[in-house]
Amino acid sequence: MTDRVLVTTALAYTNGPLHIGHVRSTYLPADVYTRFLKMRGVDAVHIGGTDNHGVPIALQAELEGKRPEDIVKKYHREIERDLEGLNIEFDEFSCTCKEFNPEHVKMTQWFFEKLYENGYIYEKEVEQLYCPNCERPLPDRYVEGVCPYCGAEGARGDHCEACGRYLEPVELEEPRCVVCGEKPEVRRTKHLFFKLSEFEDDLKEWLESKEDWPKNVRNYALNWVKEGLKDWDIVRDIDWGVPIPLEGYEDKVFYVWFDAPIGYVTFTKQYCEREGKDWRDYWFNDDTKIVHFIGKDIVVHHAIFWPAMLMGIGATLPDVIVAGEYLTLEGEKMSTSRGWVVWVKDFLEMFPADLLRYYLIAVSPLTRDADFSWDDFQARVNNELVADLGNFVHRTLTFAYRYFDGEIPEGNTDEEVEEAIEDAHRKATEALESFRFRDALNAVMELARFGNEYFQRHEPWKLIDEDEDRCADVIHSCARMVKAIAVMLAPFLPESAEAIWKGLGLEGKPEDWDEALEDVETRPIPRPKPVFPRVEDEDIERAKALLPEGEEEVSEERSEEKETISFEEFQKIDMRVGEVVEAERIEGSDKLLKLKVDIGDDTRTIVSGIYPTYKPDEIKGKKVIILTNIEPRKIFGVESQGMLLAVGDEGEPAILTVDESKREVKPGERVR
Ligand code: B3M
Ligand code: ZN
Repeated sequence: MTDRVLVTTALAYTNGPLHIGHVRSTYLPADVYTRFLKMRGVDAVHIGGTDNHGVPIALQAELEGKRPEDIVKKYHREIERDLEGLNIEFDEFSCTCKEFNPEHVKMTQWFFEKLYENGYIYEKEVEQLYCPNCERPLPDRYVEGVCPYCGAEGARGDHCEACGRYLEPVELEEPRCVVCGEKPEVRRTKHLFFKLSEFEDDLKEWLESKEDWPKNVRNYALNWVKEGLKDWDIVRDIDWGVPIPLEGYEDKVFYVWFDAPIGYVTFTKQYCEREGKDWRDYWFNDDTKIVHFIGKDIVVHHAIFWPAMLMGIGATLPDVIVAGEYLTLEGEKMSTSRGWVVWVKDFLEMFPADLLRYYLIAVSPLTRDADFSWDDFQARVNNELVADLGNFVHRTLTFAYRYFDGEIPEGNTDEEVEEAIEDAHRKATEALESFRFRDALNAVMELARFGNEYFQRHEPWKLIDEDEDRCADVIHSCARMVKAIAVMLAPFLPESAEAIWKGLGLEGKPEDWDEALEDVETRPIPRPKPVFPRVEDEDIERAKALLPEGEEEVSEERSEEKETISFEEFQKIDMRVGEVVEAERIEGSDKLLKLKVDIGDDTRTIVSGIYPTYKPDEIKGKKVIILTNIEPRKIFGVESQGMLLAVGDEGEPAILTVDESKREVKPGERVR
C-alpha cells in the first residue's frame, strides 16, 4: 500500500438534502475506507463537497422564482449538516459554486486552458433549440418532448427516464419549452468540444490493466469504450456555471460535468493550502493513490470522461473507482418527487447514526443492489447489533464490573481467543483493502458471535465460585475480544466503537488498527451501559408513517375485489364536505401541503400529498371531501386530523369534489 491516498466522494448536487441512497452508495463507504486507512497510519485525505452548477439547479431556481446561489447555499448547508450528523468526516468539504468559491472558477479555467494548449479542444457549430417566446436557448432539461427511441412522453432534453437513453435536445419529437410551453425552433451556435475520441485507445488499455477493479465499474466502462467514443460538447448556453475564458463565449458556460470533477482538484488544493502541503503531490504524482467513490449512475463520467481529461493535462489517473449500486426503499425505486425516500435528517431525529451505518453496510455488498426496509432494519439492529454484539460487550463488562471489583481482571488469554481475534483482524483487513465492506463488518460480527458462544460455553457465573483464576482468564479473554471489536468497529460505527472503548476504561478512542491484536490492561472500568438501543415496534411505526401512503395499496385496490361490508359498517365512515380555507407547503417535503379545512362545526388540519399538482393558491376555496373519523397521524411533524380524498397515484392526484350545478353545498354536509 502506498503512503499517500486521496479519497474522494462524488459531489452531491445542491438540489435537495441527503437521503439514505446517497449515504449508502458513496459517503459511507468512503468514510469507512478513509477511517480505516488513517487507523493504519496511511496519509489518507478525504475530499468532498457539493456540485452547484448545471441546468437542473438553474431551472429549479427559475421555476421557484429564486436565484440559483440561494438554492445552492440552502442545500449545501443542509447536506453538510446531514453528513455531520452521520459522522461522515472530511478533510475538506467545499463547493463548486462560482459565487462562493472563486478558486474553483480559476482551477476549471486553468484546466481548460491546459487542454486547449495541448490541442484537445476545438470549436464546432451545433444545432440547438431556441425558445422564440422566452428569447433564449433551451439546453438539456429546459426542453421536454417525446423520446425518439421509445416514444415515451415527457422525455427531457438530455435524457429519457423511460428508456434510460442520453438525448440531445434536437432529437426530441414534439419539443416544448418547459418554462413557457412554446414550441422551440432550431438555431445554430458555436460550442467547444473535447476530443474524447483521441483517448479511445489509451482509455481502453488503461481500463484493461485494471484487473483488480470492482467489475461493475470496469466492465461497464470498457463496454462504453468499445462502442466508440464521440467528442464531448463541454459548453452550455446558460449563465449558471463557470465562465469560459475565450472570446465569443461570454453568454455561455462550461457544462456542469466538465467543471464538477475538477472540483476534486480545487478542493485538494484548498486543503493543501491550509495544511501547508503541495497539491501537485496529489494530482501530479504517480505515488499517490486516488480513489473515487461514486454511485453507479456516474461510472461513465468517472471512468471515461474524467480520466481522459486527466490524460489530456498529464495528471495522475485514479487508482480505483468504487461504485455503489442502487438502493431501493421497501422494494420500490426511491423517488424524491413522490416523497418515497428516507431523508437523513428524518432518520437522525429517530435513531442514532450508527444504526443507519450498520444497516446500510450489513444489508448487502456495495456492488449489489440493496433494499432498505424498515422491518428488516429493526430485525437486523435487534437480532445482530443488540443481540450479538451489544450483548457480548455488555455481559463481559458487567461480569467484570460485578465480580472483579469494577476492573478487567488480569489473566491469560486463551489460545482459541487469540486465534479468533487474529482471524477476524486478517479477514477485516483484507476485505477493507479490497472494498468489501460487508465482509469486513461481518468479520467483526463473527468475532462477537464467537465471543458469546465462548462466554456461554465457559459459564463464568459458575467458575467464579469454583475456580476464580480460571474465571479471570475467561473474562480477560472476553475483554480482549471486546477491545478488538472496539478497534475494528471504529471505521464503521465510530460512536459505538468509542463507547465500547471507554467502557473498557480506556482513554480517547480507538486509533490504531493493529491495536486490535494487543492485550488489554487491567484497569478500573465505568459502570457498564448497553451500547445499542433496541428498536421498538412503535419506533418503526413512526418511521413508516413518514412515507407517503403506500402506492402498492392503491394498485392492489384495482386488481383486488374488496370484501363486502354491511350498511352499518359503511355508516361508521364519516365523510364530509369541507372547504379549504388555508393551504401552505410543508418545508422539506416535495409533495405535502398543510391544509386548514372548514368542515362545518370544526376546522381541521389536513396533510395531503397533492403538491405540485395542486398549488396552495389553487386549492384554497375548493370544496373537497374529507374522511373525518380516521385516526390522526403525524406526517412531517404535522398532525393530520383527517384525510383528503383523491384518486390517482404516481404523483398525479385528482381530488374529489362536489357537483354544485344544482344547489350550493355547505361545508360539513355528510357524504352518504
Ligand atoms: N453531482 C451527480 C451525483 O450527485 C453529480 C456528481 C458529480 S461528481 C464530480 O450523483
Ligand atoms: Zn419558453
